[in-house]
Amino acid sequence: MTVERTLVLVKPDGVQRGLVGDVIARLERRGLHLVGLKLLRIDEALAARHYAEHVGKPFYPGLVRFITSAPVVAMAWEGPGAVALVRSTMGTTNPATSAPGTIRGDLAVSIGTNVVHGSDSPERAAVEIDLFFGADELVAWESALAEWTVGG
Ligand code: D4T
Repeated sequence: MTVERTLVLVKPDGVQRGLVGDVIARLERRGLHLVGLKLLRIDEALAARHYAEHVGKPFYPGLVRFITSAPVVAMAWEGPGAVALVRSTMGTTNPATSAPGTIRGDLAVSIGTNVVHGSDSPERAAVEIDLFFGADELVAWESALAEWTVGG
């Protein structure tokens, strides 16, 4: 399995509800390792770049209002197949149909406040990590647990 990096956001609802630690713990326990982490307030320009594919959709104005309404925690996570692994740990976009045991299935009820974001492809992950992190803010390191998580 190819080692990938992916962008995860704990959205404003997750930060306001004190769920940052829970999200990080779930991804750490899954076996991914953290290579970038910051707290920031997304402004309208960054929201427009991050959600470019949704510009013009009916839910877009509310989405921008929401994502700019409080700080987010942005993270870059690394591991074999990290993009799909994070998506499966998050659960489906609409928490109403997210499986129990996933982040959204356990912690969210509404699509407009679904706690987390994760990149949906390796290509998007590269673009999104670039949006949120400078190269000097990403730290490559070897996990001492790799032998026991990814198999060495
Ligand atoms: P993000 O990008 O937040 O990880 O969500 P997903 O990748 O799982 O889903 P998405 O891009 O389709 O949606 C982005 C964001 O918009 C909100 N949304 C979405 C909404 O409020 N109403 C809607 O009808 C849809 C489709 C939720 C996530």
